[in-house]
Amino acid sequence: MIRRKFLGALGLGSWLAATASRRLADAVVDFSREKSPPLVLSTWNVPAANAAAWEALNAGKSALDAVVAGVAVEEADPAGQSVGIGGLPDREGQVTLDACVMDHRGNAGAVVYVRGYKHVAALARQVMDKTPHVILAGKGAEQFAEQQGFQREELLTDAARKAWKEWLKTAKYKPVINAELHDTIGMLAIDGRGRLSGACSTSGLAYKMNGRVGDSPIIGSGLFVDDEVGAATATGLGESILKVAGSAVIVELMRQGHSPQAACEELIRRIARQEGSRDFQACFLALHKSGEVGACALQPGFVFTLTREGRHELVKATSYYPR
Ligand code: SD4
Repeated sequence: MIRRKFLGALGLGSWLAATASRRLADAVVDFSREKSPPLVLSTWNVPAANAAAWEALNAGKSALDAVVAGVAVEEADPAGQSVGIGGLPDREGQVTLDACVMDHRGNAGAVVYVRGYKHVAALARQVMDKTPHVILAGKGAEQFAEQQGFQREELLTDAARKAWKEWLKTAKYKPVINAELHDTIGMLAIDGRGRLSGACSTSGLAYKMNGRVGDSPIIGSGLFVDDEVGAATATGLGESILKVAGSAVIVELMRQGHSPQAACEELIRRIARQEGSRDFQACFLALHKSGEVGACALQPGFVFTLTREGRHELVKATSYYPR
């Protein structure tokens, strides 16, 4: 029912929608299998990140090891302006990073408002593994990073500083839709033992207010994993995703029998009811325990990278608004 309505809203004649649904249908793994073969699924066009995660899975590592290794590739790439080093700063010129991880046992770790350390997903993992807490913020998280031997460095690159200086001329805050098809990375994986894990890492929205934290490091919003059911992750305007507890609700809908695709569409439909929804982007990726994949965005243009049997596939997601 939900799915029918959605495709109607898109217009079945749309080439984009048709391509997306065909390719998503291709991505469906036989539901009768007890356990999915290994798989990596990431927001946006990130074959190098998926390749690193795949390599970890191939080496017999866990899904958690794989997603942390995978997102680290984007965190270390200065060309990406929404993750790690090279991320665009807040309006005061500070690059502040957010990340979280969640594993198959339901353990979770997160860091928010971290300056000077690019590998924040690995740091979130340390919070999960080595502290009695789930979230560390700001100075406390940075202190913990130092104690754990993470390398401190300047995250504001010349290119990002230049873009910020340019932005200051008008200082108009307007989050960009589909920034670089590269953006925040949310990565989900199933390992050789059928275990699910996920990671999400971002520098947040460019020119945000100092202190602003989005959905990405918030367990249940930017990421949620339940090994009995599946996992979900998000990208886009964090405020819109936080207000619907996006990823946790998608997993609950899958628990109730919705397909990953139907669950993502339902959450996007809820976000579409938010004020101003024609002018921002919100995107979800979902992975059922069986290996079935779903994806949906508010606006067209959201793509995701799916890796199975060592092959990377770039898939266009369906969208609520046709353009
Ligand atoms: C945030 N969701 O901080 C992140 C930003 C993002 O694509 O995903 N951009 O709101």
